[in-house]
Amino acid sequence: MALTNNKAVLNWIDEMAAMTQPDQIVWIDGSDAQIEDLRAQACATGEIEKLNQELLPDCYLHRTAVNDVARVEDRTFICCRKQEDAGPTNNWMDPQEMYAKLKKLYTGAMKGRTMYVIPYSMGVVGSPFAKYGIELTDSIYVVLNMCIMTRVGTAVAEVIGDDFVKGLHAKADLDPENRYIVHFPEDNTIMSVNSGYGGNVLLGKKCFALRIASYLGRNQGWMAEHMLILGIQSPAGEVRYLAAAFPSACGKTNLAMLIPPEHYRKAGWKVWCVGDDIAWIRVGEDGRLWAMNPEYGFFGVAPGTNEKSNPNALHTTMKNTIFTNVAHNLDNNTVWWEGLDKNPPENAEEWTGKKVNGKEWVAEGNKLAHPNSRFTAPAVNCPCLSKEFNNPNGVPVTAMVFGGRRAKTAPLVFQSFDWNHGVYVGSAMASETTAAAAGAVGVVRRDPMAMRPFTGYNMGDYFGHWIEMGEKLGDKAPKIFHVNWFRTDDEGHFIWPGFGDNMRVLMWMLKRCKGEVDAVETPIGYLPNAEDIDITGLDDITLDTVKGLLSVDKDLWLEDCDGVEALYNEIGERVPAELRHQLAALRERLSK
Ligand code: OXD
Ligand code: MN
Repeated sequence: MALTNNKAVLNWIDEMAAMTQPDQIVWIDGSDAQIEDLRAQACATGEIEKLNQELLPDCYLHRTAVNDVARVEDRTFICCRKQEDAGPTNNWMDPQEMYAKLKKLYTGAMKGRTMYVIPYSMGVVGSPFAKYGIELTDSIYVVLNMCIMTRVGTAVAEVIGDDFVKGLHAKADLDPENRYIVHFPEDNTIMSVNSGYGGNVLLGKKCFALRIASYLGRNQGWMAEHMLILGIQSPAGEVRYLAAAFPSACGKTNLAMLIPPEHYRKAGWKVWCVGDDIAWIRVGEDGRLWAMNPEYGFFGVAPGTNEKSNPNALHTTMKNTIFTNVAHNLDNNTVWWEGLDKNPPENAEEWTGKKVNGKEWVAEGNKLAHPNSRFTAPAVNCPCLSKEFNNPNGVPVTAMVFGGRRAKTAPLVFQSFDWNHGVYVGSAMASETTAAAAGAVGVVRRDPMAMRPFTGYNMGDYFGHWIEMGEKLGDKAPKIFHVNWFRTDDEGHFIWPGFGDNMRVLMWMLKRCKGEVDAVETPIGYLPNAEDIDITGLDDITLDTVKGLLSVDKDLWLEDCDGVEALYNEIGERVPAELRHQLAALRERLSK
């Protein structure tokens, strides 16, 4: 039975059902009973497997098709009327042409299947920050994931209006040649076909909360960013919030859930996670920036997660979690991934489902779990979840942080001179490829604000939107910093310990925000005096190590300016003059 009388919703569902021709339509009310029933159905068909219910209550394992294990940027499109509005960093096709192409792929795609109707909310239902969507899908896996990642069901259906985001997903035959993840920002519409992998099919996440929302945010004067949000609580109980953007594989989830070094814990400092991936940010009534996490769960990368690197994430996955493409330990019906511990199970199935034969693993890269294997876990499981997680107003942002993976160029931390210089720093964000990934090592990929694959409109306009937000904020703008946890020594070893010790760097930022510590003015921004980075209890780090981590090689920076210029030239004329001016000023300061 339909959960709403809203004509716009019902007409659209009728239209999509007429095209995809499902045998039946089922509305998702979000109740425990319905979820349990769907889990049982998916177990019966082998779509998911029930794991050891004593060790991992309400946890399940799912395997995607082997050719369907990651987001597909080359098959992701922004279809707006004018190509220049999508800009050169997005794939584009004329909307009418794309609708016609997709219609062929969707026609009859749900024959013999069930279409599930998922009313969902990004953000607390009823809050002024929240936005609503409906995802239609023929995958129970998608339904179960959406119920973890977003707020789903009757309460959403009751408040949904005419401006909901329409999402249609059909697995079809998972044909990679006909896989499309398409956004029509001008129509509030997302269409995904021929994939079953999370990032392509959980339409609330990257598709809505970043690509469509970034477009809406620009038109409506707010921001959708690829940022974690965390709160640092002082012993006196005061909490300050930071929002931070990092490209993939730079430890966003780890930073969002960090455990403070022992001496901070003993003194009463605490860190709270508000979000690990996406922040929706607006100017509040007080004129400051306020951020909220529109999601309801974590879709985290499993490999590398362990008791040491991120105990909070590991504990988050111990109940009500769906694991995708990890290895299956058949001895105790649990899961395993590289980096969980040093004991890969021998009586096990690889992520592909193939039985392990001794130590001979056949999956690509000789990995038992896929490198992009995932856990989908409810945020409420997280031991360090902020009590503001469900605050409809979000949290006030004291500082914004950009970061990348740079072996030599970027220092451990620096502060931008002001908001516009900070926007420049974000636009210049980059990461170097690692040996862990296929292809050349050390190649710099420019990933402005970590939004390159997620901006639903022209990147030059996106930079312009950041500049405009700064104009609105004036002196209430948060301070902007840049960090790099990944400086290496001559043997290629990381110098900075990272993980919980990153708190030491966050503490310097907070002191800067409060005006409690001086800094050195350099051509690239304000750098800490080395003595001001707290290294108490760090055996391998001396004052000289910190000095090294804070060193800036002007030649490398000038080379990096060329990289930024190339990016700006690629984006073209919509790059704001202010950013070109920032680049020129940086070059001049470096050349002096
Ligand atoms: C993610 C990503 O899955 O950024 O969060 O790719
Ligand atoms: Mn992400």
